[in-house]
Amino acid sequence: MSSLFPALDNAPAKSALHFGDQILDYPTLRSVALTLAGALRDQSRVAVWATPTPHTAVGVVAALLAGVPVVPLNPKSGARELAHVVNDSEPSLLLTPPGAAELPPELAGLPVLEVALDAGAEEPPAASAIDPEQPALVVYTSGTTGPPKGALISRRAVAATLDALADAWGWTERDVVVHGLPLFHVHGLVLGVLGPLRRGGTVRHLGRFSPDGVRQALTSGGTVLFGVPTMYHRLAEAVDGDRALADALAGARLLVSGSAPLPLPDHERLWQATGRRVVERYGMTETLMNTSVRADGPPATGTVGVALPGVEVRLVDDAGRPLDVGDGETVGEIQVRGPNLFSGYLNRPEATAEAFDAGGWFRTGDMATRDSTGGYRIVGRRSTDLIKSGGYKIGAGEIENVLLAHPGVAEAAVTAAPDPDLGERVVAWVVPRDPADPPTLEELSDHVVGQLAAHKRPREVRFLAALPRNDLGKVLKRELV
Ligand code: MCA
Ligand code: AMP
Repeated sequence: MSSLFPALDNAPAKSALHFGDQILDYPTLRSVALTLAGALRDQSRVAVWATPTPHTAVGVVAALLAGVPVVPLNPKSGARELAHVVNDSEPSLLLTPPGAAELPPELAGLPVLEVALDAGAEEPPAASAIDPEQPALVVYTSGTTGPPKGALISRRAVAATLDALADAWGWTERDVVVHGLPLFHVHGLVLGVLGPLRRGGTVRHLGRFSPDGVRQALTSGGTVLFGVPTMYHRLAEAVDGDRALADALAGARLLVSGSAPLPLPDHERLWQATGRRVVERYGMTETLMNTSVRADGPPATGTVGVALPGVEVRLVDDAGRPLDVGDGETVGEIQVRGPNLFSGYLNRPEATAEAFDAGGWFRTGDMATRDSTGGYRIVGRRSTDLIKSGGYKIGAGEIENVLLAHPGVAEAAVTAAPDPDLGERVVAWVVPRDPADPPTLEELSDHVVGQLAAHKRPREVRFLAALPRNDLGKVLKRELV
């Protein structure tokens, strides 16, 4: 069968997917995914309406068994970004759960196939060997300017990253991975769904993240928890005075955080309440996973750990010269190289060339130090135009373009402000067209939510008479923040 999911070959009689009260065991998953794969074989690329349901997992697995690349779509995308993703990726088919709520007009004209979860009578054979360099996924990720770019993630990269994590975390078929992550990004989809299935273990998806859901899942068989720092922050808030939640977290084999920095106070609060240290790992859509604190290594706080097996990680100075340091103090930009890297951006040869022009090393834009044990500590980001809010990467330029289209806005700049829950929140700096009647935060927020996903909306607006600019007219964001 496909080398991505060896466990589907022998299909053990155990649960593979567990979403609420919907459970699919391996034999059923094998049957439904192979049946669907048979129907997908002639497609060039399929979009998946990535609701947090088993249909998304089955649709993605089926497409991968058929050797067809998948474009996961955020079902809460705004009109503008959805139109962009669909026009850019040109899927030949859309997979949805049965009876998906009315689909937005941007998807009109795209043939739709509903994913069924009933095992078929007959299984068509899986496709024969598929080139590991073939794209498995096209995942859209925000850059500093312009619309999101589609990162082409190969089957090789998916396999490499999941196997490296298995080594770092002692991740096996006995693990039941609990999470409530969205399924249209790398964290929830690649690590949180394809990961457990590649190991022959179980995915336990909460549908929607909540501390209650985490407690229940970890006290009924869950062994590993995945989350973004906002989720661990909410757990840290909830665990005070909630013995049952503390016991559930204490009983997990591994608590893993990623997608954004885990603030030390949240780390410490969880440690105090449960005696457990959350393990941090560091990755990116374009690179999948680069480093992690190892489960068999010393417990660590405030570090994203060491390079994963097979991944080369280095720090470079402003001129791109490698910094051969291990002092835990010198800051450089992280560059990475290895089988985990993406293959390029769809339809963006220039952006692709730029990404790899350091001799095959990918420039992450993340600034870090390295200590004498090879452990990395991320201290910031090169660009003020990238915001990480709730673990979502948000490009300032994308929001600025939408704000500028509002009739009440003459000029706009978007920056990040620290936020105890979201890590960073989106702040809009606006020069109103009519200073006597500026648009309200609610108006601007609704305007953005019409075009972009709700997590990109400004949470705060600040009015100015003019934006600070340099001689070339570029906005001086560092002066704003
Ligand atoms: C809010 N909402 C609105 C409006 N405002 N709807 C319409 N109009 C509005 N004006 C809705 C939202 O759609 C949402 O709906 C609800 O209100 C709450 O929105 P929000 O406050 O933004 O979110 P939250 O519920 O507080 O979510 C926090 C969260 C979420 C659960 C932590 O941010 C999250 O799931 N983050 C995960 C991000 C992630 O997976 N990143 C990985 C990227 P509703 O309630 O219906 O949803 S991959 C990556 O980074 C790399 C590879 C890595 O290293 O992992
Ligand atoms: P994305 O493009 O959405 O995949 O986000 C990737 C970015 O998330 C990285 O470039 C980092 O800035 C950030 N990130 C991911 N994991 C961590 C982590 N454990 N600590 C700090 N930042 C992280």
